[in-house]
Amino acid sequence: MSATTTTATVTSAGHRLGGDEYKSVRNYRDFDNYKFAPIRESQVSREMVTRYMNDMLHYAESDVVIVGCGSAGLSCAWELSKDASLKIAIIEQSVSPGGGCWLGGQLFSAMVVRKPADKFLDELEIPYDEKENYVVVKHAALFTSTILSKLLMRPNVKLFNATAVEDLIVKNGKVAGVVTNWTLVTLNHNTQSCMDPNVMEAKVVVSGTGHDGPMGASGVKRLESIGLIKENKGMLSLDMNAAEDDIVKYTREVVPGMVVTGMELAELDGAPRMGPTFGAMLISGQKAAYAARASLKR
Ligand code: AHZ
Repeated sequence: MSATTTTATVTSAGHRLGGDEYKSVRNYRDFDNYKFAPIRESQVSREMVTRYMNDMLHYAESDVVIVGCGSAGLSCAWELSKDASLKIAIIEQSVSPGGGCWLGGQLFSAMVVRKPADKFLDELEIPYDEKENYVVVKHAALFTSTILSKLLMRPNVKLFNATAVEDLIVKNGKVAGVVTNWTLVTLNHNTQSCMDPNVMEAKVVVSGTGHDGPMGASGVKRLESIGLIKENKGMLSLDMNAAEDDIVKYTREVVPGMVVTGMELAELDGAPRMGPTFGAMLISGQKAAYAARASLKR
């Protein structure tokens, strides 16, 4: 668990310890005498605040801002993050990233992914049960936790959770960023006199906010209300087979500077509801990353 240096001990997690602390690490199973290294409360505060504020400074101008951290947004971020030169910010209104992919459907655990989208799971080394035309991950949370942990370890990705996108920045007909606020503030605008938002510039915005709901489809709804698209056709009733192919087909840069991915597209293009199969979300996310990269090159 630990290696001794001349002045201190470095644990496997890279923490330098000395004296009594070293003893407690060496005897880490001696829980009754377990002793943490001392810390000042202000140190904790400074570590959190400076890192967050530095991230806000760094990502104030991002290459790509992804709105919504559901299965489509996550898959898009994963694909984009392979290019280490890109600065990718993910904005998720919920405290817990993942959207609908913590469960397979209703309250059931297993996640069904139709072939050939199983290749995406292979890339992430997520195990599954193999069936003829589809695969089954034993718990959707296994997908979500694996992709999240691998993604968040990448140095060019920052997740801002508990943060809502309230609006878009648009310049000369091109989407150029997002307007954000703490979600708790967004939900309380009607109870407070004025709480202005923050802004983040982006070369490309990817909107993956899901189908209509309390916050869903917010990207395309805003495009409609400012006249950048004519209308949202509205999601049709469920047809699993048609829906998955449609969502991948419709994934694109909808207006200059804004790519749409996942079930938000069903509201825009009038595609059928998907139901509990996730392959299209993974591949739509991947395709959205390609569309974002193409937009960045223009
Ligand atoms: O919290 C939302 C969720 O995590 C987040 N979100 C929505 N509006 C936002 C906003 N600012 C920040 N204004 C926002 N975050 O977006 C995420 C959307 O994830 P999702 O899982 O709802 O959508 P998805 O398109 O990634 O996956 C859809 C999965 C579904 S729904 C469905 C059905 O109903 O039939 N079938 C499938 C496979």
